[in-house]
Amino acid sequence: MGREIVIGLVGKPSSGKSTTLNSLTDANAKVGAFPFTTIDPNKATGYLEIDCACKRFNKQDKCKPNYGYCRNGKRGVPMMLLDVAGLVPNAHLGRGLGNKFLGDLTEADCLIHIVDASGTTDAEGKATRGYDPLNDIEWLQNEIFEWIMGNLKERWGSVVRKHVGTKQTTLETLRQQLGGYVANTKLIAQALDIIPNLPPLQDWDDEMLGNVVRAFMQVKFPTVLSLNKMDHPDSDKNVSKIILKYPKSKAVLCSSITEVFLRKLVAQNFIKYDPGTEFVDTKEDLPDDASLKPLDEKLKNRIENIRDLVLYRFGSTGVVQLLQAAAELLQLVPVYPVRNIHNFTGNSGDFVFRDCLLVKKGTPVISVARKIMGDVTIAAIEGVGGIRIGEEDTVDVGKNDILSFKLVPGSRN
Ligand SMILES: Nc1nc2c(ncn2[C@@H]2O[C@H](COP(=O)(O)OP(=O)(O)OP(=O)(O)O)[C@@H](O)[C@H]2O)c(=O)[nH]1
Ligand SMILES: [Mg+2]
Repeated sequence: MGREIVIGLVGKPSSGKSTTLNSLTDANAKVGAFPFTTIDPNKATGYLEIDCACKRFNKQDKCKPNYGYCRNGKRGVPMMLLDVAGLVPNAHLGRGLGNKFLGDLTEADCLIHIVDASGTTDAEGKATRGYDPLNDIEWLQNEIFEWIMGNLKERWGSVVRKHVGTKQTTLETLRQQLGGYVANTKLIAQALDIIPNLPPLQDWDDEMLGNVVRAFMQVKFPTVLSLNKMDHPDSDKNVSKIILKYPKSKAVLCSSITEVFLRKLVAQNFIKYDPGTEFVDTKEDLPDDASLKPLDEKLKNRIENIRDLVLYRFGSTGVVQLLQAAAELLQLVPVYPVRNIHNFTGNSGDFVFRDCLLVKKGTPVISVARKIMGDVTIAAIEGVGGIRIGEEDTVDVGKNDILSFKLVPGSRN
């Protein structure tokens, strides 16, 4: 059903990418306190938490998604997460795992830059104290820039000659040059729209080419900053600096190691914990809960610490909010295709809202149909209440987000 949304976790070695991946999924990526623990990209499914449509219609007890989960109206919609190998300064020149890392990135729709906010690892991921993580933010963006710019400049002379010779449009030429980064014409057009008064391609100097690359990065690699290791006492001052310097960036305070630990305790029946919240309950809090095991002094103290240092201070470990921030940046809207628009059931049984896909806000409903069913002939599209919806009407949060597609009989191939 269409292409999944892919989120790339990036950052220097030892910033906590694998720990974050583990905290968001059931994956067991190798975690280590030394650089380059991860070499091949680890893929895993994470779940974006949203308010499910079943809640709107008070049908929580009948909601059973085909993929992901729905717990009392809180739905987890699958997203593909990609943990890419640690990147070091000058990777674009082939340092570290250089170009391999950069190549792995192209699959992503959005990046989460895991920043070690504690300053306890240097530019290359080695243990230190007092390192300024502001450097990492600049340097990572710069690395991606140099990589794309370098690839373009290498052949720019012949690109321009061909462009002039074949009288192609700028968009066509760039589509040929940037398509390899998994970018379609629409995305490249969006990037070009960012630059006012764009001169003809054959007149671009290095500065203009740089502007085009930066605009391309904005649309191809929108980035959420994960300010990780917030449990560390040195993190606070660094976070203030980062937020002051990048007020427009989407930043989420995180402690992924805390989330991993809490999930482990849940699996061992030591606590009840609702990911994404500050609420942790132990046997002491819920003495009547027979499923909970009592804690020893050591564990009790650790949980108290986690409450004080992370949960009560920041409201949560932050990891659930990371995917929500990525979805906001991509302007994703959950859309529910249903067979029966009156009771929201699917092909069989009486469970509701079996499917949910994430599409960009403003997508015409006909494109949603194509994503799901391919090239079929649609007779009609219905929304809640059986109301007819025009093919070009667009989806938004809570608007045209529950759809039933009526096909012309025999049109499905
Ligand atoms: N204090 C603290 N330490 C963390 C946190 N997240 C990760 N770490 C530690 O940081 C170290 C590196 O974590 P990894 O998840 O392996 O880092 P990585 O970014 O995947 O590293 P590479 O695979 O080498 O690129 C490990 O010792 C983790 O336990 C956190 O939230 N707080
Ligand atoms: Mg790793």
